[in-house]
Amino acid sequence: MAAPMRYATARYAHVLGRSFPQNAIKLTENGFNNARYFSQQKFFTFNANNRRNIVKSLSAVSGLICGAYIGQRWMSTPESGQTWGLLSPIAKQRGQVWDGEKCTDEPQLLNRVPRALSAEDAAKLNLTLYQYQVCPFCCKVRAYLDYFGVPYTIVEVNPVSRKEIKFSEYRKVPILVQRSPGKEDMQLNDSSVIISILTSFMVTNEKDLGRLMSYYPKMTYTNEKGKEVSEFTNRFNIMLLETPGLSKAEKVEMKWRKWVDNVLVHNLPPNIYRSPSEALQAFSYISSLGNFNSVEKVIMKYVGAAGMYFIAMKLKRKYNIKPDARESLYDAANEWMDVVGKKAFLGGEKPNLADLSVYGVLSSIEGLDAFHDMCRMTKIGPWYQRTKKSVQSHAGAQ
Ligand SMILES: N[C@@H](CCC(=O)N[C@@H](CS)C(=O)NCC(=O)O)C(=O)O
Repeated sequence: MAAPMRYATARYAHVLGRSFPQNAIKLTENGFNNARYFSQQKFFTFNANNRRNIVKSLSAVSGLICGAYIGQRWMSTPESGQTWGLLSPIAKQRGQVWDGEKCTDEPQLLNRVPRALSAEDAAKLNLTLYQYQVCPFCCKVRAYLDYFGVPYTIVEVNPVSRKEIKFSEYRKVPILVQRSPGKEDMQLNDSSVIISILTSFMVTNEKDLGRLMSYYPKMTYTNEKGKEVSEFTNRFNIMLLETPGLSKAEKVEMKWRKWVDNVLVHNLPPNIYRSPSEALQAFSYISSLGNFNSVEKVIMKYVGAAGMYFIAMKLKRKYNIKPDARESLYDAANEWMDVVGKKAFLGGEKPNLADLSVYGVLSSIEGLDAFHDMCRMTKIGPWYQRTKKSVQSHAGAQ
């Protein structure tokens, strides 16, 4: 009995996860955990000794059902823009209930819904990017915008005064602002959220960035060290709305986008500030491209380099970077090339969002020793140049 139960529950959880693209990761993870836990219980052989297990199992299942119910109700409100679903009254009215055929398990295609921006949509966007020229997260957003040919204006933020972003409560860059006449400015924060929102904009009929933003709510919580941290929910999810479910290629793309933010990017500071001379090289590069006045330029170069040299040592411990940080950078480059394999890009013939993200982050160190060493010691160079060419030629534009 356990096997069919396990199958049925896992299947149910899977269907639930796929039915709510906005919460697919959380729901599927929770669903699977609950299902796994549930199936491990000897549900049909219970006796007085395992009463506690039964209570746990039942609470796991009820949690799953409650979560599904609440999620479903939330997803099917008109405000959420979701018009289909297992229980949705709106969906039933329109005959748009979940269709097993449409949500095949592992469609291989990445672009079930083509990702491209029409000239008309591009013109509507009117975007301004608040950035630091060599910030890896900003470079990632620029790679994305350039590849898809999205027009935008750049405002280089002064990292000392940050006066250009005083309008925002969010204290980091990149910030992407949409300005529309007669409307309040729309502000998008976080590089991965920006990329997910703009991709959702391309693949759905939802052309209101404000509504798309509502799918990425900011959660603030206290972490295990007692520190208050904020995180954007669904950062890596593309809202497919009418086309639920994730193809295998989309899952792979999402996994490697996460890897860029959680692994690759942590290799940069310990590498570019590896020694005092490399820290000075990095800071002359940063100060030559950044928005500094001439006094700040000199101070930044020396004070910044010294400060970052020590901060990078701390980050090295925090993110388990190898004693020689180059080794970890080469490992990351090799790991990436292993997954790209013999294909031109991870996305196949065209770069996908993970290709653009890896390229964007690495482009932030292009002028530095760490980058040249990485190209010399690994096979990443040709892939990097291919992606650069695609980005610079706006190959993803319609
Ligand atoms: N998760 C954010 C990270 C952004 C971030 O940390 N940006 C840095 C610059 S590289 C920043 O603005 N730090 C605050 C500061 O410099 O004042 C993203 O992906 O956009």
